[in-house]
Amino acid sequence: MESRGQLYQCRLRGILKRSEKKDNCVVGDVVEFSPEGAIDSICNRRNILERPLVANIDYILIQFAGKNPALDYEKLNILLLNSFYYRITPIILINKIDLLEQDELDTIQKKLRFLDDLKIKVFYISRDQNIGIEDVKQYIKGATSAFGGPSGVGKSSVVNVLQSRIHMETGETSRKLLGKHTTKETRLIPFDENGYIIDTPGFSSVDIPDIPDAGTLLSLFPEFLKAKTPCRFADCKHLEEPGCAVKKLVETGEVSPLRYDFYKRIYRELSGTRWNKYEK
Ligand SMILES: Nc1nc2c(ncn2[C@@H]2O[C@H](COP(=O)(O)OP(=O)(O)OP(=O)(O)O)[C@@H](O)[C@H]2O)c(=O)[nH]1
Ligand SMILES: [Mg+2]
Ligand SMILES: [Zn+2]
Repeated sequence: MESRGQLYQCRLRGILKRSEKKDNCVVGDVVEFSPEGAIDSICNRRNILERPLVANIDYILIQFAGKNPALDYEKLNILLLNSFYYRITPIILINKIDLLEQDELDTIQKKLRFLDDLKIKVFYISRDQNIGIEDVKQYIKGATSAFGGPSGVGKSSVVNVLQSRIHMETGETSRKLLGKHTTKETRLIPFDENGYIIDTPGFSSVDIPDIPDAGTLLSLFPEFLKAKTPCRFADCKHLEEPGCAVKKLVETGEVSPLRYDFYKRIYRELSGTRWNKYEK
């Protein structure tokens, strides 16, 4: 725990520990603690995110690599969906652009152009060649930002060049040792005078958030609202219905086919599983 620039080792008081929930106390929490280092209570949270499990953040830095590992657009979209659902501003970082040929970078930028439409900031960076790092630093200074993304994309490596106080172990530092190092704990790091960055373990799978119904899902695709004329059916789900204005936007290129296909997949998945129990 930190108070006025001082760090304190704390433990949860029994009463908090007893309730078995995993979000009892999470990284980013503001707490009250006693001089002997017992956490008495957790203050109300401004927000909480499940993946990564962190609270009270301003930005979620969704990081991928342009290559090695290859950019997983599906995962990127699920992480975006999560950030919209939890109302946390996402920033996209595409790292390792030093490994890309110009045409490979062009392809990625083209596929991610929909982010501009959604007013989501995206940085194409390279930790190895120090490209874009300073821009990221300027953008997130004074804020609390949590990294999130698959393993091996260079989150800890970027954390290490954004600040100099704490050195996180990375896949690189342990290359000589047996096995590969991977971050196992979520860690809050003071970033500048009043900002923090949070390094998190990479994840291999990401769950779709608990979206309760089709209306809520649609609200997470703000670009579908661009249509000037409405769909023929007021309750159009933009799937197979005739006279669908959203499908027209996809045809004219105003809505990214990548996003539309993603929407359809999520719709089918949720309506075939979770929504069934409510809508029958
Ligand atoms: N070519 C290249 N390699 C990079 C870059 N940034 C990081 N790496 C390498 O990518 C590997 C993984 O880096 P990490 O920082 O450990 O990745 P991570 O996202 O923190 O991984 P987890 O902790 O498992 O989630 C290391 O070998 C880094 O040296 C970059 O900009 N370019
Ligand atoms: Mg790491
Ligand atoms: Zn429609």
